[in-house]
Amino acid sequence: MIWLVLTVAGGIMGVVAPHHLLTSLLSNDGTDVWKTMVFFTVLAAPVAAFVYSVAIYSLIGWRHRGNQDEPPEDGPPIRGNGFVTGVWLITSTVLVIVLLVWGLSVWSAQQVSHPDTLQVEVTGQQWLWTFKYPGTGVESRELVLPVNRPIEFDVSSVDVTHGFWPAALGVQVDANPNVVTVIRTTPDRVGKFTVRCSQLCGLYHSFMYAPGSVVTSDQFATWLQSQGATSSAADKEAQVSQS
Ligand SMILES: [Cu+2]
Repeated sequence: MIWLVLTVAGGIMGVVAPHHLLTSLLSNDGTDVWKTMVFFTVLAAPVAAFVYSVAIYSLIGWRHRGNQDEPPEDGPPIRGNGFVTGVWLITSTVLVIVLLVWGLSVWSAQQVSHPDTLQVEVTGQQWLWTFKYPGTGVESRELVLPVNRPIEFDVSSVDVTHGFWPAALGVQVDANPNVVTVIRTTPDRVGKFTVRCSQLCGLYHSFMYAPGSVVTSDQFATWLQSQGATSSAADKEAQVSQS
């Protein structure tokens, strides 16, 4: 009974909590992260509930009852019980395989490179972010992205390790000095978000954030131009936005 109650409570929490804990999500990967959190929590609920219910039941059922001189006799040992061992092994194996397949499929979906991908060079340094749009001459302290267009972030650092974390886009990766780490996502909703640093990187780490926004492709072409993009680059953006 305790197990059942805790399983149901954990399952409900798994469905409801991520919705309240996560920021508003602006990309396909953000949605995948949300689904993964719900799925993993719901699957873990019966396992966690089992551990807690055994602990609670033991505390209640085998507590010390007044004037007992001898401890009560122990129950049969679990070691050597083929049924319990088998159920435990099979359940663990099935759960781990399901989670592995789920995780790998989400990961491999991210690795696909599309032909009209927009490349953005992300550089972390103590204590700010810089975003470069190759081929346009634009460099900005603000991350502006067109909606429904695959983005490739080429993430690096000029000093210590930082963590590129636009939480609303559902991606996060370390920014390492002298190494370019690639991470991809496709923003699928227009809105504002914040790029944070997820690695403790020095005194002003907590101030290391940059404004971000997902805009329509027309707005993106206009923004590029306002940032002094070469006209040929802005024209190219306008073409992509029309196609
Ligand atoms: Cu940092």
